[in-house]
Amino acid sequence: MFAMKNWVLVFLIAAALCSVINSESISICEEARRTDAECGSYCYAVSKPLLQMAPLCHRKDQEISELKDKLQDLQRKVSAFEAQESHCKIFDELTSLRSAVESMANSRSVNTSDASVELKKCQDRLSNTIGCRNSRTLQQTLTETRDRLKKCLDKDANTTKVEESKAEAKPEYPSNYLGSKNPIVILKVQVPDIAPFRVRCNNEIAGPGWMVIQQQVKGSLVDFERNWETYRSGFGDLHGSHFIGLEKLYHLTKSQPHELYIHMVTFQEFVTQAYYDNFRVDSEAEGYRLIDLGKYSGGAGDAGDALSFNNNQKFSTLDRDNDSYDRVHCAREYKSGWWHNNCTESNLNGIYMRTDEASRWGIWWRPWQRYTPFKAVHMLIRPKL
Ligand SMILES: [Ca+2]
Repeated sequence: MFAMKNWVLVFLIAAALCSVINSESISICEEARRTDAECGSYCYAVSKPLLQMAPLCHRKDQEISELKDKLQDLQRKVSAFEAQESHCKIFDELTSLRSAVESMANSRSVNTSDASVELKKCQDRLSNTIGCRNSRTLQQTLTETRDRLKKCLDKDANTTKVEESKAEAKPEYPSNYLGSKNPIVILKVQVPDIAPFRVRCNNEIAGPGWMVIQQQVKGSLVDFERNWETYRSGFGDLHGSHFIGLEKLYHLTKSQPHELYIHMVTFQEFVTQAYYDNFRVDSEAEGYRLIDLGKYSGGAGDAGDALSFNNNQKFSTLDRDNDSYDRVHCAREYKSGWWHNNCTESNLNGIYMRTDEASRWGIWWRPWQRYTPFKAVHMLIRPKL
């Protein structure tokens, strides 16, 4: 605008000069104004370029105005970009927060108190960011992060409850495994006058709540030809063949009445069972005598009562002859620790045979299949209801 004003001012001065200098020639010019050549005056020659420059100045002003508008537009865009960049930074922070929350929620190694402290920090940081922007997407992200924090806190609280529950749940017998729906459960149990110990529970063979006191199964070769001390303590693998131990049997069956279920399978896949409605073993001082076997029943696939023959007998091992057969050491004769009488009608702690060839050293139940060795045997006990 300033440039234009200057040009107009020059033009006016020149026009005034023209008016003064050529006042005498006006009449001549008027007669000859049809063309510039006819006018031929000095004044017109000077003012003509000025007149030509005026429209040019006007266009420049328009261009400058347009440029100013563009500049303002660009400034608005820059401001918007800066605001967007600020959003991005907050987004990045939120993303980092979400990752931290998820990591904390999924990590089992996080200490509960530490997690609470970290979550409090996350909440403080979120509080500082809330309200800074009103972007819809940002608000959504904030909401999601809050939800994750809440879940994290809830999970943390639940974990604490579970841990407390576990801490309070002392091993006991038998209420802590009777309700289990899993076929096989390994649990630590507590019975009076003996340290807690782990047992295998089988809820599959004869229903829920049965504890495995002995089993021999294919693929788990465990030597059952053992001495007194080993039978006293127990041996083998809870996940395979094993014997629970006579001392545990004594305390278990002393603590409350038990029933006994014996499950047997031949190599031809014949299955049978023997059930006794009572089962109790005496103390070591009494040679872990089998003092109460109760009433026998076999149900479907009746195996026949073989164990009653061993009732009221002490336990015998390779190194301890407690049987009722003076001339024979039955545990050595049948290669098994057992409640031998003048030997036995069953030999469930015998040697695991790889074939079904009859052998009195093997695992057998004489009333059923005589000395045919078994592919699998399980002895289970359960508190009487
Ligand atoms: Ca003997």
